[in-house]
Amino acid sequence: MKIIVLGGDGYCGWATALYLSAKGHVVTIVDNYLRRQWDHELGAQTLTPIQPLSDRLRTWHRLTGKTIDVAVGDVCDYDFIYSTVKAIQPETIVHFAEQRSAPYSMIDRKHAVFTQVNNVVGTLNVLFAMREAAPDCHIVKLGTMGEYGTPDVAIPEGFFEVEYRGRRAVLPFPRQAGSWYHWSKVHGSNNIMFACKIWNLSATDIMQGVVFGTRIDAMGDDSRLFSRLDFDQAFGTAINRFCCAAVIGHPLTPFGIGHQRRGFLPLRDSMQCLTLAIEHPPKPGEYRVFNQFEEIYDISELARKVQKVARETGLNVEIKHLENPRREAEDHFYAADHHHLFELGYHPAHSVERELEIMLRDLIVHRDRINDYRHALIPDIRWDGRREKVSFLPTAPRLDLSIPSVPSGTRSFPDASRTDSVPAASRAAAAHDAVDIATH
Ligand code: NAD
Ligand code: USQ
Repeated sequence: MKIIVLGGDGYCGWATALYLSAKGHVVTIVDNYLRRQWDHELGAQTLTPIQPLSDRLRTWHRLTGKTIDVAVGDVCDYDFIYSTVKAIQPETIVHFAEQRSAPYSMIDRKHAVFTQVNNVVGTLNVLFAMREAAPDCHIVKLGTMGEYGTPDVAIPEGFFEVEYRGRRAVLPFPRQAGSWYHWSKVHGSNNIMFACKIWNLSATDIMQGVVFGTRIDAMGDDSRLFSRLDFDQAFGTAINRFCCAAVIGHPLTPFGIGHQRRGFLPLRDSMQCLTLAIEHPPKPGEYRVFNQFEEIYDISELARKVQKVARETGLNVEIKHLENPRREAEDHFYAADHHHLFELGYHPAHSVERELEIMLRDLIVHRDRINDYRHALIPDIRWDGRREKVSFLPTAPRLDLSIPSVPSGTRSFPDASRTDSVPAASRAAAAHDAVDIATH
């Protein structure tokens, strides 16, 4: 299959390009290297020292005999993306080319506007380019589980059936995003759904959970092929940050109470899931939504898992809660369906603990580099607009074990009726959060 990977120089995009090329697909990467520039702006660096894209691709060719083409350019530049799509005539476009950090989008007005323009306009351009130049192409768009927020009911895969004033309908599930970035993904999803309806395009919108991991098998042991890995406050995601911190003996940092629950999946499983979506395309005109995560975890529970695996590897590390720079529910109900990918044949590669072992082994060789950037582990971007480092909380916030959350680590499909079993205090907290979202 001819496939364009938009954002193919980034964390997920690079791994996807290699994975698809290794499977025999004909891959072209599109990227404008914005991500590399943000490192300079933030005074941070990818932990794995990545090569220039052309060097990475030469290495790939030398090791496998396979060629991945590149088109350097901005998806917000319509002439560029239109001519690229027209020339390549892809059967699939995988779209990762967005500003994907929630904290980055919350820095100030300029960063919020940039994020929304880059993400919304870029996606609109891709949709118009498909309509004009490749109307049979399938777009696999990276959305995010964060589009749904943390509602006090179970989250379906995109759509749900409602009964209102005696009539029933299947409608998009309400979105309650938690940052300007996450809202940009909601706007992108709405635009894709509309384009499928009016132009008969086909799309899979992937509501992906938080990704973690240093590698996929296609990279082998050649560090020149490794993906970037971020641990700074803006682009570093929870498990990747915890593993980097563990390697240098820096405390692991759940924010606030630390019972935020999210869906997580390893990078290697993300590749498997995206490929299932690519190789099983929807019908023309179909807009389908897949929730893509392996398991739901509570952030403090994850910190404890990292701590345990680190100890087994000989690394002693403590968990210290930080003041939360974000405005989010810190202890809430969370349940989400993820049937579709399992039905298509998704098998998680291995346990989270095994993935953590691999990560710690890969990261330990970069200990000095993490130490050089250790300042990046403590956030100063706050959701209220201030730029001021957060502090460690003097005592670990009380963990109320009486709250019957969805059991973490479960892969079973949640039963919406569980909501009734959430105690009043927890429901009130979630309701308060919902009111906040509605009124701010
Ligand atoms: P990343 O920042 O590492 O990579 C994004 C790439 O897109 C970068 O190489 C960047 O230079 C490029 N890019 C950005 N804007 C562009 C533009 N206008 N034109 C051309 N190229 C552009 O991000 P990632 O972690 O690989 O995430 C990729 C996608 O997956 C994002 O859309 C993100 O929302 C989604 N996602 C990521 C995660 C995660 O945990 N990393 C989780 C869920 C969803
Ligand atoms: N968190 C901590 N301590 C940390 C880092 C994070 O407690 O040191 C908490 C955050 O407050 C949040 C949760 O962990 O509640 C997840 O934060 P994150 O930084 O790992 O992920 P997030 O900001 O949600 O964004 C990441 C990617 C984004 C993607 C999203 C998927 O950067 O591109 O869309 O994960 S999801 O979370 O499902 O929306």
